[in-house]
Amino acid sequence: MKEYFTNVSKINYEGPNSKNAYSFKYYNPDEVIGGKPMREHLRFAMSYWHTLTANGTDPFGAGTMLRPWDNENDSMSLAKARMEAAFEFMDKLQIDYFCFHDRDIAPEGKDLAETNKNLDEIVAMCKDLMEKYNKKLLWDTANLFNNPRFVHGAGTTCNADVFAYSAAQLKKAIEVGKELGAENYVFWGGREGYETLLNTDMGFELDNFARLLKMAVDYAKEIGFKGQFLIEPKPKEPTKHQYDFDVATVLGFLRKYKLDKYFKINIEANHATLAGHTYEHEICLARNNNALGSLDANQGDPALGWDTDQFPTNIYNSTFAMYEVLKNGGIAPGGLNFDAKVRRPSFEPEDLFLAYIAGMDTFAKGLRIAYKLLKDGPIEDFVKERYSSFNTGIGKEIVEGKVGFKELEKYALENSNIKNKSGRQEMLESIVNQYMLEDK
Ligand code: XLS
Ligand code: CA
Ligand code: CA
Repeated sequence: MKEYFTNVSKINYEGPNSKNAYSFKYYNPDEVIGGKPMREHLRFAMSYWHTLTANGTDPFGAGTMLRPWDNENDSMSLAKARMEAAFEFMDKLQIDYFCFHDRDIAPEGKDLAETNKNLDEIVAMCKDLMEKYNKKLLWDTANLFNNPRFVHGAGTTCNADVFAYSAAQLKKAIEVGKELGAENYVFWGGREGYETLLNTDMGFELDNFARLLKMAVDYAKEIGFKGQFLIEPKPKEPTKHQYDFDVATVLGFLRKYKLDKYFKINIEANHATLAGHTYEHEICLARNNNALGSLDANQGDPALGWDTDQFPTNIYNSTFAMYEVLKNGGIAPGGLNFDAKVRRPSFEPEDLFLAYIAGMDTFAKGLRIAYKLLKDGPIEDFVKERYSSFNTGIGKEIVEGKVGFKELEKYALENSNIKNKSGRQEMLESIVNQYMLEDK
């Protein structure tokens, strides 16, 4: 098979002192941490769209990316070249999983039938390559946002023909997931939102969205698709009000429509921060609701208010995210998908490798720090102690449901000289720094 990335060979672990940019400093895939190899803790995935199809266009200018498949001019040859290159890329970077939208891997045809035929051809090729390279599909998804037909939404459109088309596309994408053994299936409602209530029946749109998801659940059951369904929240972009705003909103929606037992959540860092949260807040909330499904690893820029999808390089963020993942007992069957793109001026093919190395090392280092922090327990011990007033006496009675307002009023009248203890935030932050900087 043709080699695409001729300037880069396999990326190996060389340790933190290596000066070789094309090596891992912290990610050592088979090193065991807490009884599990790093590759199983992290379950890294390549995002097909940002890696193979993104060309660097922005609202002010054309694409800048130089790619080894640029000379393919018919759309199916291009799709095939990209698919071959994708496996070479994952192989060289030791990435075990990948994720795609249906339209990333195969071009649309003149109608839905031809589009499905294109998809089938590429899926067959993908299946062979997965076997050859021993790579797995973390999740697939349907792109129900790019084509102009989705201008008013897909599941939340005002046009029943578009709803039907969306259902047909979704049906096919779930079948593709089954064919390739996808471990999850993601719903990201790119156009599921609205701009103004002046033309929108919000209640009806949400009822319809739930109808579409219910059909997906029924169909997955019918064909025996076993992957975990995931919803990916995002607060804004492309619409002003995205219905799946954040984890809390999605949980409320799923419970209202009795869909909660069929869906978990795919949390993206940049979407969490756009919603005014931290990544770890969203992960913790999902974890506490038994809804943590998978993670999209990236970062935004605090100075920019949009979805910049940058490669994650902030070790505080990756440490706090991995701390939550460890407390969850792991992320499987989810994983860590780099929903991240190289900056427009990083246009050479080598930049793709350098960006993934940066992201993978950032999470590998985060895992190492989080593991030690959790194992030694300074933060856990502090938090436990902080709530210890609920372990005995009146606190215990509150937790055990033995007292109500009248008993608590009696207690409060007799104990009104209240003493609080410090939350010690600065001390705890400095403990985290100690673990981070001294590599304890
Ligand atoms: C876009 C989303 C998208 C989903 C998959 O902002 O992050 O890429 O992850 O459709
Ligand atoms: Ca995402
Ligand atoms: Ca994003």
